[in-house]
Amino acid sequence: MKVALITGITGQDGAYLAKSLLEKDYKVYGLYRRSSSPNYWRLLTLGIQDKVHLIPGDMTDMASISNAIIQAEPDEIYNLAAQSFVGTSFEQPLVTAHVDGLGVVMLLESVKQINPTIKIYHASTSELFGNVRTAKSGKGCILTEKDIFWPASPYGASKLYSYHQVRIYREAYGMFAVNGILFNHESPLRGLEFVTRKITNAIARIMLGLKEKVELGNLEAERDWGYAPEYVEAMWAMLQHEIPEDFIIATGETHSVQQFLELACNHVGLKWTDVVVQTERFKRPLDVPWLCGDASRARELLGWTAQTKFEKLVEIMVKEDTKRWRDHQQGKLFPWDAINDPGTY
Ligand code: NDP
Ligand code: GDR
Repeated sequence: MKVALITGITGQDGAYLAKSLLEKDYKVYGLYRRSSSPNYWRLLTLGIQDKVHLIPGDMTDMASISNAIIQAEPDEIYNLAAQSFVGTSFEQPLVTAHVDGLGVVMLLESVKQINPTIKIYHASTSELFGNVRTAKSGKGCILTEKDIFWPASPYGASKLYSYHQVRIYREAYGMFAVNGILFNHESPLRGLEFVTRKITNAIARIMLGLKEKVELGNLEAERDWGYAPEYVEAMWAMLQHEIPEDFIIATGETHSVQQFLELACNHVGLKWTDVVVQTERFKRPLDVPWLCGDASRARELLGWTAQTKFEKLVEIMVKEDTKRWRDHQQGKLFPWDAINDPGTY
């Protein structure tokens, strides 16, 4: 039986990946951080909370990272833990650098010292590209693994640092360490602060008379949005590939925030112009205007392609949020515990 250790197991990708690896007969360990309010709703939703082995730790504490590796004795590590919200990285640049940058070196160094044959997947990101399209010929230039990086946030810069560290440990020490350059991927397990889930959650509530408007920032931003359960399969495939290589994972389509909102509204019979309020509060000091990825190498070498495209993704998310709020209105509890939703999203 193969053993995997997932950092960030309580997050969107960590939960889906844990489920997928359990289905592949892995023994799954997860590093989780202690908090005053436990955050297991995703593991509970997927029905796997009692099937994974949780080890307390923090990506800013090398002792706890090493302890988790010694305890789990993994064949594969999936490093998904991160301060993953780009907006927060402008408010907390140092925490972001610590967790998303230095924390990754702590992990790489721990593996090097304890057992350098452990394979490592690192969650890199399309945010590395940032505003690179201005250096290319404009929209329509789909980004490949060969394009230059020009991050536009403290999050992107921290992830660029860890991207290079992963490459350096691979080249210097022959470790099997790879970067998955994943473009945005969403699902009903997405955090409420990210724009897709913020929209589908709000639209469900507006439709049910629980809310009036949704406040959004930059509606023109365009993203390549895929479906998260498919993206965790690509992570696994990268570690099964013979050679440690970095891959872009994306759908190859791009759509604006406004298009996402319009489509979500259409699903429940609302008019998007009636529900949105544009506000400075949700605009960033610097934003990435456009991202679209070319996952051809992943298709050719890993046999991976995105199956769920934009329209279907929006439908899945709207349906699930609508169902949760309907259930909530009828007094049924969902692990995500709608009662505690601060309502600010
Ligand atoms: P989430 O924000 O849903 O999950 C992040 C996870 O990291 C949570 O489990 C969180 O724990 C954990 N975490 C945060 N800080 C620490 C810390 N200091 N020590 C230990 N654990 C910590 O992110 P996603 O699942 O969406 O993303 C997974 C990874 O992929 C991230 O690295 C992200 O940056 C990257 N990524 C995501 C993309 C996407 O579109 N989803 C695209 C490209 C890259 P807690 O539950 O306690 O908060
Ligand atoms: P992103 O995702 O920054 O791409 O990072 P997010 O959903 O936060 O923003 C996407 C775009 O939407 C614009 N936007 C808003 N965003 C939020 N969150 N809230 C709003 O109200 C709003 N209005 C407009 C943003 O300005 C942005 O342009 C995600 C994360 O998962 C990262 O961890 C990951 O690395 C990248 O995707 C790829």
